[in-house]
Amino acid sequence: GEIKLVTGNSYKFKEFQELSKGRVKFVRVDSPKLEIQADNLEEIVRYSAVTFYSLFSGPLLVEDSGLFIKALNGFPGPYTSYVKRTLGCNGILKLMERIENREASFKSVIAYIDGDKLALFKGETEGTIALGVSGDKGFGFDPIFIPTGYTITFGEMELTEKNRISHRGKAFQEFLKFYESYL
Ligand code: ITT
Ligand code: NA
Repeated sequence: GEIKLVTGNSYKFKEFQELSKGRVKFVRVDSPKLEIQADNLEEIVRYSAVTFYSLFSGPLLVEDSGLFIKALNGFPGPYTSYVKRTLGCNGILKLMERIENREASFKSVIAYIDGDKLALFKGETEGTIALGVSGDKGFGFDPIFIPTGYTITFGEMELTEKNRISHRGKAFQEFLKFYESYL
């Protein structure tokens, strides 16, 4: 059957579609998440899943992700979407100006919900905050994130390449293992 993927972010949906390679049929429900004030992605995504399930019924999938910068004690973390809108890539570069440790990671938590089950799946990709903005592929903070082992940003990568190593890609593979044995 098909799974409703609720997101206000069309890039996110595109990534999931490419990841699914036809093994899961996603139908997009374009609705922005109500971002609750919580200090972890799990709590936010769980709340979103339950709320959206009551609105749209299931089976349904929702994802919450964020950029966690080590030297900033994990900021912007669960507030990444808001910080992207307010500070943007250049705002983060400005905050990092005199900071030597540029380590950061992207985290993703997927929630799957149907009439029987609510399950969470996580993925994380480590890297560093670039010194400047590069690349116009992808979305969000892609142009300033260099994954470990690479010399280019997510913003310079093709979608398939990013999906192979991204936080979202990893969370999706965990979900897929569950889903294929669950069916
Ligand atoms: P939803 O409607 O699905 O919530 P969103 O874009 O608001 O869409 P999140 O709440 O999960 O998504 O916010 C995460 C933010 O973190 C997102 O807006 C980006 O700025 C950033 N982000 C998450 N994953 C990213 C990725 O793969 N590449 C670049 N930035 C990413
Ligand atoms: Na959001």
